[in-house]
Amino acid sequence: MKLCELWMLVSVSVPTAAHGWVGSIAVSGQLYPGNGLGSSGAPSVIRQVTTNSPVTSVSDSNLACGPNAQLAQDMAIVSPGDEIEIFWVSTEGPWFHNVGPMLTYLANCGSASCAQFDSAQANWFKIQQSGRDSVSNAWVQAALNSGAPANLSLPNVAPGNYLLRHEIIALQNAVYQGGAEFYASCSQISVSGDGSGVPTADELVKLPGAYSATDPSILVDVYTNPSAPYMFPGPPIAAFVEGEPEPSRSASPPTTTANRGASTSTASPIATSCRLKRTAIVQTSRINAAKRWHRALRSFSL
Ligand SMILES: *[C@@H]1O[C@H](CO)[C@@H](O)[C@H](O)[C@H]1NC(C)=O
Ligand SMILES: [Cu+2]
Repeated sequence: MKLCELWMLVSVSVPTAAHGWVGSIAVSGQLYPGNGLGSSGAPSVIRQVTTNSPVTSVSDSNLACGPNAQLAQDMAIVSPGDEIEIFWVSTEGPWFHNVGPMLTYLANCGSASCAQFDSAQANWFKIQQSGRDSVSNAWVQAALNSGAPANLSLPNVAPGNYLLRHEIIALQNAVYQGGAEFYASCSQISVSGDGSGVPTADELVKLPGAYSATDPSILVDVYTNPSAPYMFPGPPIAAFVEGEPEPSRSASPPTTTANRGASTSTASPIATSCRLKRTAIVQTSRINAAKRWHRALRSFSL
């Protein structure tokens, strides 16, 4: 039995039902706890979702803030330059998916607090996105597996009330249309300070609306050619946001070889054999069966 077959058999028995949600956020070290999954009880800044399941349709209204996200009562006070940490959790503890990008959007709620703001009315602009680490080539998302938060710095955005939307897209099954998993979480923030940044009209998008099921960022095989540049979905990062690299449409693959031996498909006979095997599975099995195999392979890095 080849090593990869052994891997597959071992992996297949791992339960895969649970996913995740945002348990809390922090702004410059101040913690803003969320309610438990499905609860909107205590005042919070986080619009808590009612299930940890992913959204899998790009036209699902839950793409905006996650499944049945509840209005929240509070606003977190944030100034441009503040560090924001987003703590994703799962039933098992830390977030466990490790393949796919993370993106952050803002939408202005208007002059009133965001507490009653309907996310369906939101005009979103992108302020941040991360794909693969340029040195290790691992997806930045994988850093969440240790319990670390996702990090961003609030850009020089004009004062006002905003929904902050953080999104993880899990791509382990994305080789099939409808296989990408979207996890979104909205927090309500009140931006103070003297920022002046505003998005242009053509940088504003609707969610759902901005993504297509066949986007090359959403219907994508991220395993066969791991060093292919990842094309992020949605609009480019708003031009006023400083210090952010442009989307990786123009980025070149990492040049370092550190840490990449195991993830380069031509590097080892085992990897090559697994790749061929996966290709065979994809071509000869019914879609559902193949989906199960791919799910089993989600932590198998190739
Ligand atoms: C966020 O920052 C912390 C502290 O620097 C770091 O340990 C963690 O890996 C970062 N998270 C991500 C997703 O890179
Ligand atoms: Cu999942």
